[in-house]
Amino acid sequence: MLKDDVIAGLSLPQKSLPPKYFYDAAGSRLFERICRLPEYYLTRAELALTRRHLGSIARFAGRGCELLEYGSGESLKTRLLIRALRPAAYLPVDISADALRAATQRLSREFPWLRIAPVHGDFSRPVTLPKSRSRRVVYFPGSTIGNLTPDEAHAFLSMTRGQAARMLVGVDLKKDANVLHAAYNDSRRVTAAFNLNLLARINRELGADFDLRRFAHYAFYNAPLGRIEMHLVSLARQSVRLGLHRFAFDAGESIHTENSYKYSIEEFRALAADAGFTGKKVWLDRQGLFALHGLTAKT
Ligand code: SAH
Ligand code: AVI
Repeated sequence: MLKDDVIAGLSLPQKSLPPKYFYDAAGSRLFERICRLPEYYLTRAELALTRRHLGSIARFAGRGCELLEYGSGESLKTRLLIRALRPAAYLPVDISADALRAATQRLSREFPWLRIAPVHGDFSRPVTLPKSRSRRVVYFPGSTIGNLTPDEAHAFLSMTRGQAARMLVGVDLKKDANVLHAAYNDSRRVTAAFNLNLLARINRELGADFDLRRFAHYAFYNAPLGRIEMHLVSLARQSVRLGLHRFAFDAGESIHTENSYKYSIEEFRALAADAGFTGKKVWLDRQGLFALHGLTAKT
């Protein structure tokens, strides 16, 4: 629940908010703009690698499977897979009802033969899925797995292991910190607007009184932990009201809003192995920016 999670997160010594709450209708639209920014190489690199290796990715997944996608958003890369795989069904799972509705409408126009069963749900808890009619393959692109802590990623992979014997997971690779920094500090400030929209959402939905002019977007690469951290930094000493609660901020104090972990191929394979998968297959874009892992459940 948004309200409980916001109160709990703002009561911690390091204030924090779960990144899954970025994605209301406005947040999903902002994320779609991020994907098209020149600095945000992730989407372009994953699209390029999917086009480049489509035949081999499709052979790994197997034609005619049910494609179960977590965090499907606008289902951009999925369209390539759907064309190549001719899946028996497509099950997009997303917390953003708006993104899910728009993607389902677009896909049903583009692929009138495809059975689409959208699931509005939160993948940080067990999701109730429709009964499977044939073999399922899980697709988790976009490096959304990087927004989970390694423990959460382990729990997620353990859950999906019970749902499908094969998984395709998109993972952003470790690289030059300057390239990472630019991707999360774009010159058009769309990422800043995406980050600040979290406070706007809390104002809209919970009637809080965050003054957005008094918080600033801050993102940096934390090299020892191998992750981009996004924060919202209070520009002044201030307090914010949410119902009967008041939260005090010192000048310079931050709310930690997101982690985006970057994994080398070996690091991600080790994480997957701990959760019961072998990662024999991996596909890269020409520039080696992004990886798509083909995981198989250990028997
Ligand atoms: N797969 C798309 C979108 C990635 S953005 C791509 O590769 O471009 C992350 C997506 O995951 C968003 O659509 C967001 O709404 C969804 N999401 C984030 N946390 C979620 C959660 N806990 N449960 C379900 N969906 C979630
Ligand atoms: C969805 N996720 C993989 C994005 C990322 O890169 O971590 C979310 C995002 N945050 C800032 N820009 C994009």
